[in-house]
Amino acid sequence: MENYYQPEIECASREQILAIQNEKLVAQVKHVYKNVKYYRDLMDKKGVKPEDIKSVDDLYKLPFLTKADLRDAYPYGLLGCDLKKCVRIQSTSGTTGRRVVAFYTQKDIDIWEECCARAIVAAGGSNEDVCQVAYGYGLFTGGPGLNGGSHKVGCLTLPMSSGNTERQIQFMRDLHSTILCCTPSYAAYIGETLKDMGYTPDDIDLKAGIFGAEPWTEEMRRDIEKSLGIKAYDIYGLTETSGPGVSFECSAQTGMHINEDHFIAEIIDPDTGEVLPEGSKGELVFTSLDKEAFPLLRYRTRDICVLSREKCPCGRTHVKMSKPMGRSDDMLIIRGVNVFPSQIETVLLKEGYSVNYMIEVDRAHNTDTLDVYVELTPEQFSDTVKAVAQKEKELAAAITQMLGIRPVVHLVAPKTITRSEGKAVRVIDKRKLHD
Ligand code: DLL
Repeated sequence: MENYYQPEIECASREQILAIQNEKLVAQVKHVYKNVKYYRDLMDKKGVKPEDIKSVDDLYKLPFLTKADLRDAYPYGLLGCDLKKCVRIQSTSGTTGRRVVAFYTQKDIDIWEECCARAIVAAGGSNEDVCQVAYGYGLFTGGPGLNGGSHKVGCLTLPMSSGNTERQIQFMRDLHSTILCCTPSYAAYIGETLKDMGYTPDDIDLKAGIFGAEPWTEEMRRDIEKSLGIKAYDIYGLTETSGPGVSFECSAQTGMHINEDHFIAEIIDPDTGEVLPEGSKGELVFTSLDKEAFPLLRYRTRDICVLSREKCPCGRTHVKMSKPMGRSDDMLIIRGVNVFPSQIETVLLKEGYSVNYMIEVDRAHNTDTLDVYVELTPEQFSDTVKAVAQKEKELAAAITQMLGIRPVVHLVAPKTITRSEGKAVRVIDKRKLHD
């Protein structure tokens, strides 16, 4: 049976949701216009007044906010309330200037944690669960967000943070963790370590995982589910919108429900800014509806995805977003071809390779080069040199078929590619270093 954290809102009718959004949007726009000079200037420049925004239908009139604006306004320029009312910051790990610093009032934190609680309950969590949070704690939003959500649900919370993988497994076994929260790449690493320590999924009590903060494919989901003996759920969010929990997967696992009582989502054409009809693939844009300290109107996420309002068997009514298919700014253009790292990952996993890979792009004699380093499993490694060369050729052909350009594939020894305890770095674009 499907469980909900806040059923009255998660399963509200479309009319109810729209009424909530209309009312909150008008108030949020007034709040921003009054308190955030930076955005007031953008509205004035566009000739839009708060009175022009009467409902969600008027949203398109508002100017966009971009990462460049966040940089310009760093650190306090987008603050929506007195600093005295703020109780916390969280931040991305970007270098100075590119860093996003988000501010929270106590109310902002409560709402954020409620969103995370909805995700945990959707993954089957209750006060009978032991929730091991292995996202990083500190400035990164992953640890604090899921930690807060886990408290709200009433789970016994293990604030492990990331790293120290053998200890993670010891705690998991000794305290009988049932839910694991971490990045999918770290979940894969934990699965691998479990095996290395001589355990099988039967030796742990995990039943579900809540994984996000980076792109991961369906193939990777199946790998993780097998290695840990769990059902793996996706969760999405970004520091700018509080953190994880903007959207989350339910039992249907056909997209992530966006918490529409707190955010309005739009899909736009990343090149023209035009709002696209439902079902189109484009850039996801969020408008916060009740944030006090760090309200954002029409914030361009750079994440590319599709929205769907198809009825969900789980009973939730909030719109669903697909897994982000990449970021408009993470897309690689190699020899003129658009390449998303996730396309390469899909091929690797389909062909029976591990998620431990590295993509290197460079330029030689004015031509882009693409090298894909893929780790062999110990079983594959025993092959002869000739067999490995043949495998490299076959894998290169499979990737060529997917991308339309030919990579050079290097199959490397087990455990030679660095594992990630947080967000995996899988692309090295050396062209940026010489250009
Ligand atoms: O990654 C927040 C988060 C923490 C989400 C824990 C989920 C779990 P940032 O560090 O600001 O915040 O990075 C945000 O990460 O714009 C996406 O490009 C990417 N991202 C986040 N979740 C997913 C996901 C956190 N489920 C950026 N799938 C976003 C794919 C994701 N990409």
